[in-house]
Amino acid sequence: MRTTVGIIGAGPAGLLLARLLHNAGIESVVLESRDRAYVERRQRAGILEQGTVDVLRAAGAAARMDREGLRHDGIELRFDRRRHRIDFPALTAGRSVMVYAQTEVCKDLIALQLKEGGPLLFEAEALAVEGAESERPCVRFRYEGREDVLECDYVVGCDGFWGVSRPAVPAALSRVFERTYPFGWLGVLADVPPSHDELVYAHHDRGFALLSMRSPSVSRLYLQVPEGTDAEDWSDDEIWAELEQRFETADGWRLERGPITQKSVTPMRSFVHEPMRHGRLFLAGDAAHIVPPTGAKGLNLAVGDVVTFARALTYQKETGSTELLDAYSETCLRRVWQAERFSYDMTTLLHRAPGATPFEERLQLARLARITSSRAAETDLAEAYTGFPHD
Ligand code: RFL
Ligand code: PHB
Repeated sequence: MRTTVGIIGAGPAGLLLARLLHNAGIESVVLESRDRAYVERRQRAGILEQGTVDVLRAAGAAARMDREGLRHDGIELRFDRRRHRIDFPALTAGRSVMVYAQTEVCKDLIALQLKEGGPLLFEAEALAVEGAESERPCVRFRYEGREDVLECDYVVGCDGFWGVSRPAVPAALSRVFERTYPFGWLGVLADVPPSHDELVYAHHDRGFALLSMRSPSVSRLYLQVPEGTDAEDWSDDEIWAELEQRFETADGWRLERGPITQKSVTPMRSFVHEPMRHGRLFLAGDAAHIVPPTGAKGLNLAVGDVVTFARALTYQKETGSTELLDAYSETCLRRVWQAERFSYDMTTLLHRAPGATPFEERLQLARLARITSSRAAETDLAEAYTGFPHD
C-alpha cells in the first residue's frame, strides 16, 4: 500500500488532519488500532476554543456542531463560597468557546472521511514507523490478521500518548519535559440538566471540582481525587455529596442530582517531547504533548498541530519550498508551551496540593483574589482560555 501521508491514529488529530489534507487535494491513509464504536464513545474533552471552531467550519465539518454545540461566553470561578464570572467576549474583543464533546467531533469527522475522504482503517494497528530519515518512510501495521506495510512520503504520528510514533525518534535526539501531579480527576456523566448554564471551576479546601456539560440534559462533573484512586471506590451518593460540598455557595445555589451513567479516573500530567519532527516523521497532538485537563487545552493543541502540518505540506506542494515543514516543530512548540504554562497555572491555582504549606495555601488564595479583582489578570485568563489565534 502506498500514499502521500500515512496517519497513525483516528483521534481528533488524525481525523482532522485527514480532512484538511483531503480538502487540499493531498492523499492520506489513516490507521486506527481500535474499532469505530470505541473511538466514538471514548469520553474526553468538552471545550472547543474559538480557533478550533473556526478550523472545523473552514474544513466543512461543523454543520452538526453549529446546530447542537453550546456557545459559552464565560466561566465561573468559585471559591470561599463566592462566585465570580469571567466574561470572555467583554475581555477578549468578542471571543468565546463552544461546548461540543470530543466524541461528537470524532463522529462527525469519521462520517465525513468514510463518505468523501481516503481510506480510514479501523482495527489496523501500527507496529512501527521505519525509515523516518529516508525519502520513503513507512508504517508496518497489522490488519485483518496480516502484517502489511504502508509506504509514504510523510508519516504523521497522531497516535496519542501510548502510541508507537514517539518511540521512533532516536533516544539520543529526544528531550522530554515532564511533571506529574499527586492527584487525578474522578469524572462522571450524569443524566441531569447542568445546574448552571456555564462551566464552574471550584476551589475548595476539600479539593477542586468542575461542573461541565455535554448537552442541555447531560452533565459532566469532575472531582479532584488522590492519585491512584479507583472510580469504583466511590458510590454515586458519595460523589454527589462531595460535589455538593465543594460547589456550596453562600447564596444558596443548588446542585441537581441525577443518575450517573459513567465514571472513571484520569491521571494528571504535563509532558512535552522535543522535537516534534524527526526527518519525515511528524508528531501531533497527545503523541507529542500532554496537558492536565484543567485548562481544556489538549484537543485544541492537537488541532493547532495538524493545521500547522497541513498548511506546511500544502505550501510545499504549491511552491516546492520545505520552509514551513522545516519550521513545524518550532512553530507548534511555541503554542504548546503557552498551553503548558496556562494548564499548569490553572491546575496549581485551583487544586489542593497534598503537602502544601500554609504559606503556599495563602498564595493560592491571593492568586484567586488577584484574578477576581484586576481586569488585567482576568483578561490574561480569558485570552488563554478562549485560545490564541493560530499563527
Ligand atoms: P487521542 O485522542 O488519544 O487519539 C489517538 C488515537 O491513536 C490510536 N492509536 C493507534 N492507532 C494505530 N496504531 C497504534 N499503534 C495506535 N496507538 C494509538 C488510539 O486508539 C486513538 O484513537 O489523541 P489526539 O488525536 O492527539 O487527541 C488528543 C485529545 O484526545 C486530548 O488531548 C484531549 O482529550 C484532552 N482533554 C481535553 N482537551 C481539550 O481541548 N478540552 C477539554 O475540555 C479536555 N478535557 C481531556 C479532557 C482529556 C481527558 N482525559 C481522559 C485524558 C478531559 C479528560 C478527562
Ligand atoms: C469537559 O467538559 O470534559 C471539560 C471541560 C473543561 C475542562 C476539562 C474538561 O477544563
